[in-house]
Amino acid sequence: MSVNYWLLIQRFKFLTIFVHLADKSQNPRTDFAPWKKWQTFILKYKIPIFLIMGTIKLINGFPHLPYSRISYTQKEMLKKSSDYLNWMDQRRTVRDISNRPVAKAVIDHLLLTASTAPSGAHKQPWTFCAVSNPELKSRIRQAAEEEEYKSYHGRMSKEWLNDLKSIGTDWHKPFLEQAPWIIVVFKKVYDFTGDKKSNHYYVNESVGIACGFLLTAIHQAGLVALTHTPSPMNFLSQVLDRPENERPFLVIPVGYPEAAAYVPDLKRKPLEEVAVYYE
Ligand code: IYR
Repeated sequence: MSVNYWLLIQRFKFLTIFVHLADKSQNPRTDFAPWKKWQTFILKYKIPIFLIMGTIKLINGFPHLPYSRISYTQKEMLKKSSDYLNWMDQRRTVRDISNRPVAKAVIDHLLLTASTAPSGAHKQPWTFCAVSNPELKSRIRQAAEEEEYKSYHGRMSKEWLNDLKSIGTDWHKPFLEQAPWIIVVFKKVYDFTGDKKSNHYYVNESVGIACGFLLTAIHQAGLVALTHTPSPMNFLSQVLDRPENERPFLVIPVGYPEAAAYVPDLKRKPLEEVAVYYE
């Protein structure tokens, strides 16, 4: 296997910064004389820390890092999975979202969590537009309600409208103005490497999974959301001025629930109805 070590070193050169930071910290251990000597050497020759530690493995010439994490006993695993099920079972789609502000730093964390989702060839084919600007929220509400009015008055089938009765939705979308943040998720159907178009793979699957991660992160933060699907939703590209390679995917208003928020009395399907085991 031929390896371009020069390229590899260039790629990981930035990791020498840790050596630098260790020096800047007040940690008395960094004053330890033999360490100082090595530190000078590492910084002088810009030697990546992973190369020194010998922990990387090259596959197709690309560095792979060891994956390790704590494993649980059977008992711990049962408890953790059961606790998580109970926690996730409390997540509800909430339409009564209060206008109480949510810090931008929280939204940053939620979006970065969503962006940890797996994606085809790790292309991360998504853009999350976080809208708190009141004027933009009003424009989105107005355009969404125009489309939804038409949907609820002719575009949706009788059966569909009937299926939505128990959920209580209609063409009115006040949450689009009320919620402190509306996250408009765009899928990137392709990208640009310089001027050249580059491919993305399994875009719908990838963005769908990222939205799932986002919803769990919102729940974990003690906030609520709903998955709104105005149809058609091309207006979002215009209102948010998105480029041609991005297509609207889902609208997720986020915030605190109203003091008096109501949700439909839904029952979730039991395991036998959603899973089949082949042992
Ligand atoms: N897109 C409309 C209608 C709607 C459709 C389904 I399927 C829902 O589960 C809920 C609503 C809307 O967002 O109101």
